[in-house]
Amino acid sequence: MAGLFITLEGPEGAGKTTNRQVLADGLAGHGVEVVLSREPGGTPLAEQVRELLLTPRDEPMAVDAELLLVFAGRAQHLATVIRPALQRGAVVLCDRFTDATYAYQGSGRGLDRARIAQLEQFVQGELRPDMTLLFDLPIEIGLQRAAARGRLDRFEQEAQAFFQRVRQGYLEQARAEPTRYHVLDASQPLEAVQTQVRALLPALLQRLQGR
Ligand code: Z5A
Repeated sequence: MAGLFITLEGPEGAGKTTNRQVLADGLAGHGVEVVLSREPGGTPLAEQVRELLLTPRDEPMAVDAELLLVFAGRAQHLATVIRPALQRGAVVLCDRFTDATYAYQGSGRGLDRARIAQLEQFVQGELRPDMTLLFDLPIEIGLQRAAARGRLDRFEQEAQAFFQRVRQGYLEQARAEPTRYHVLDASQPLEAVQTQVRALLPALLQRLQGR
C-alpha cells in the first residue's frame, strides 16, 4: 500500500498518546497526511466495542469473548479507517494494535499465541505494521502515571503480575522482530523521550518517499 502504518505500543501510562502527537506534528510539518487512531476503537462502532472491553462490570468477561471483541473492533477499524488511509498514501499512527493482543491476551491472560495468529490472519490478511514503537518502562512508573488520571478501567484493575507479563511479552516480541520494532526508554523525562521519537522522523520520511 502507498502509505505507512505505524503503531505505538507499551504498558499502561508509557506515554504512547503524548508522543504520538510529536510524531504527527513532525510528519505534518513535511506536508504528510497523518491519520491518528487508536485501538480498541478508532470508529464510532469500534469505540462502542472499546466501552465493552474497558468498563468494569460484575459479570467476568470470558477470555475468548475478550479476544473476539478485540478483533471485531479491529475488523471495523481496518475496513473503514486504516486500509482507506493507507491506500490514499497517508501515515496512520495507531495507539496500540495487534501486538497489544499478543501482549495482553497472549502474555497477560495466557491465551495460545497460535489462536491469536489465526484471528490476525483472518482479520488482517497480510497487513502488518511497517514500524512499531515500543515505549518501555518499569510497570510501577506507568501505573503511577495511569492512576494519577483517576478511575481505573477493567484492565488497569489487574494485579501487578499481569502487567509484568505484558511488559515481558512486549520485550520478547521486540527481540523477535528487531527490524520492525524500535524500543524507546519511556521512563525518562518527557522531553528526553520526545527527543528519541523525533530522531525517527528522517527514516520515516525516507521510507515514505520510497513508496
Ligand atoms: N488492549 C488489549 O487488551 N488488547 C488489545 O488488542 C488492545 C488493547 C489493542 C486500553 O488501551 C486497554 O486496552 C489497554 C490494553 C487493552 N490496557 N490498559 N489499561 P489504552 O491504550 O487506551 O490504555 P492505556 O495504555 O492505559 O493508555 P494510557 O494510560 O493513556 O497510556 P499512554 O497513552 O501510553 O500514556 P499517555 O496518555 O501519553 O500518558 C499518561 C500520563 O503520563 C499523562 O499524564 C502524560 O502526561 C504522562 N507522561 C507521559 N510520558 C511521560 C514522561 N516521559 N514522564 C512523565 N510523565 C509522562
